[in-house]
Order: sequence, then C-alpha cells, then structure tokens
Amino acid sequence: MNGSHCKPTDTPIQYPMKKPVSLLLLTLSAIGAVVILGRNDATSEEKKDDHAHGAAVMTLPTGPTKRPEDAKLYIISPKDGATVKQNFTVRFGLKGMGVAPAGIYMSDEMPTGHHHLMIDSDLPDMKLPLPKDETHLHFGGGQTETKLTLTPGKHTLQLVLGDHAHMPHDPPLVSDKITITVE
Ligand SMILES: [Cu+2]
Repeated sequence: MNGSHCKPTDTPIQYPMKKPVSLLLLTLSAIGAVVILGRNDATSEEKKDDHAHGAAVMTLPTGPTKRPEDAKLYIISPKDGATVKQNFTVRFGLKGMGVAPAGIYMSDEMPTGHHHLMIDSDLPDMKLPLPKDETHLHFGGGQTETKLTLTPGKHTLQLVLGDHAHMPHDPPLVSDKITITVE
C-alpha cells in the first residue's frame, strides 16, 4: 500500500475559491424534477442566494438530513479491481437523490447532497461533518467526477454523500469501497 502520496490534480473543487459557478443542472431523479440554480460560490456560510430562481427562503434543518432508504451511491468508474494510469478520472453515481452544491438545502421532499471521495481511508465518524484533506475530498460545487493522480500501487476509493453542511445523511449514504491498481 502506498497511500500517503496521493494527491488530486485538476480537481475542480469550488468551495475554497471565490470564482463564479455557472448554472448547475440538478437532476432530481427521485422526483423527476429539474431545477436550475445559479450560485456565486458554494460555501455553507452563505445565507442567501440572489440567483436562486423561484427558491423560497431556505429553512435549514438542525439534525441530520433524512434521505430515501432506496437511494444508491456508487463509483461508476473505475471499476473495482481495475488497473488505471496515474492520471485517471473517477465518475460518481447517485440514484434516488439529486446532487446540489454545498450550502444548498432544497426541502425534506427533495433530498440532495454533494459527493465526498475517501482515498485510502476508512470511513470517518458518520455523526460529524466529513473531514476535508487530501484523502477526504469534497465536491461542494456539485461535481460528479474528478481527475486524480495517485502513486503507482494499490489504492482504495469510496464515496460518501454529504448534505448542505457536509454531514452524512440519516442514514449515511456510502458507496462500496473499491480497490484499484495504479500502474
Ligand atoms: Cu462537503
């Protein structure tokens, strides 16, 4: 195992930066609704969103965000056991819920979240906001894929969905952990 030297490159993580996020298309597959939001950034501190078309004032829940029992989180690619080049793309799959940027809470009826990728890591405490470091990547802009560069050898990847406040849902929605070989 060679887990200490992994680092993402080209990762379009939005939240530490103040650059504009253009229109995000949120396909809420559970409901079949399509909602278009424009946001300037994706920080959870942001209280209001001048560009949210037709969105009412959001009342954020205080406890963990409920999610549908039958929602599914999975890594589309690479496949478990795959061999990949040092630079490769990871594609995130989510069924039964929508993807929304960090800071966005739609409603109890419209559960959403954003992706978190655990690299060579065990699951963190599911009752706390997900950690943020080079092995716990947040995709607070609502991204559904990323490019990674990892050192040659075996690595594990696992997704955890987080809510508007980077908290795992109730119950937590976690993908299978896959093992890949970087050549
Ligand atoms: Cu997050």
